[in-house]
Amino acid sequence: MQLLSEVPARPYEVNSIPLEIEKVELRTVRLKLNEPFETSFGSIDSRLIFLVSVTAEGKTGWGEVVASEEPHYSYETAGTATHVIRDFLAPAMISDRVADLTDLAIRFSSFRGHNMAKAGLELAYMDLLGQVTGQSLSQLIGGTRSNIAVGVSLGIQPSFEKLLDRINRYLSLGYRRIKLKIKPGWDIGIVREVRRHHPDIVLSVDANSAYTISDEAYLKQLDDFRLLMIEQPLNHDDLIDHARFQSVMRTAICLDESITGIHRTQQALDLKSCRIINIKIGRVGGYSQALAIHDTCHARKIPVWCGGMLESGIGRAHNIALASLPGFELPGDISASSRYFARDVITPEVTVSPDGIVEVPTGSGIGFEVDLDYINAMTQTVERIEN
Ligand code: OSB
Ligand code: MG
Repeated sequence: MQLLSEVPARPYEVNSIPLEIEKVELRTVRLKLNEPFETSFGSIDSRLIFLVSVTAEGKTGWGEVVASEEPHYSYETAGTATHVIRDFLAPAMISDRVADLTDLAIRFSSFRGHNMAKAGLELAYMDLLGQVTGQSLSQLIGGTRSNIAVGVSLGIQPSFEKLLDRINRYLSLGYRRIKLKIKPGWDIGIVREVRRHHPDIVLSVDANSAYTISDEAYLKQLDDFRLLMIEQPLNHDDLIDHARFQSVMRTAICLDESITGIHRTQQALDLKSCRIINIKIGRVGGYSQALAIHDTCHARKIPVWCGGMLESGIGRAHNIALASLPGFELPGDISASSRYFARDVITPEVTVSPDGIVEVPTGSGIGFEVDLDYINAMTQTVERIEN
């Protein structure tokens, strides 16, 4: 087994320069979704985008807090993240020069939980560091891919016909993997029919914790459909029941909600709770944890892939950088901007090639232009925390 210490030092570890953060700015921007997104939690038709920017040396770095308005996917909300950033995290960040990402992560680690709030600031810091040092995010974190393969996550639809229509549309746009959201009543029958129409596509399902281990015999039927994986079928913070379920399933279980950091990752792998891990930078608390999870999984030959949270282009740009790491062997939930919004907050917007590929940008920081005019026009609230 490869030891963590054998992972080569990352450029940000070698080349960081201390940054005195002068200002942290929090904004909310509401973007209408092109189509409603329904999961086992319910349906939304717009996304409250929570942007964070940090300023030093005349440059501004951008991040995104992926928390939703309501605490369904996780206990965090835009409201809790505002409180925790304003009252705890931003003061810790601006109290003293930030030496490097590890310094920042150590300061944040004295506050328990609130990973999405922490991640928002880590993202903004890393964009800023990239701009100051003239490196792209992918370069800073040791990315090895110049382009990444992507899939699409399809919400629960009003009818099977509508779902089939969406699947056909995204296949024709080039997406390399179709993920179906499932819940009780929209599961085995739907998956069976999709497989009948599309015997050969790469297909997975995501239950967002809609089942319990008492559904084991019922869910076992999913083994018939040659799925790439079953994402987070059971309780949102469980590892034990998933280990039992994985032991009776041929299909790989992938954990999303249950993996909140490196410690949980090690436990999940030791318990054999899953064979695949979905990494979302927000859910795990930022780059520091996401990179550690990636390294551990890569060393233990566990494939990882980049999850999505219906981010704006700013969060999406960070996801693209993360997915350029070598262990990201499966297509990410990183769709084109146009799949979510009529207009994105970055230029150029994210596009997917006809063969399901997104290019990793090479410009410094996030590598996209932040469209401040559009952001200002759409901003609902702004708050500044200054040194
Ligand atoms: O479970 O992966 C999830 C969106 C919001 C909350 C949770 C999830 C999702 C998605 C969408 O599946 C992925 C995307 O396209 O951003
Ligand atoms: Mg998921």
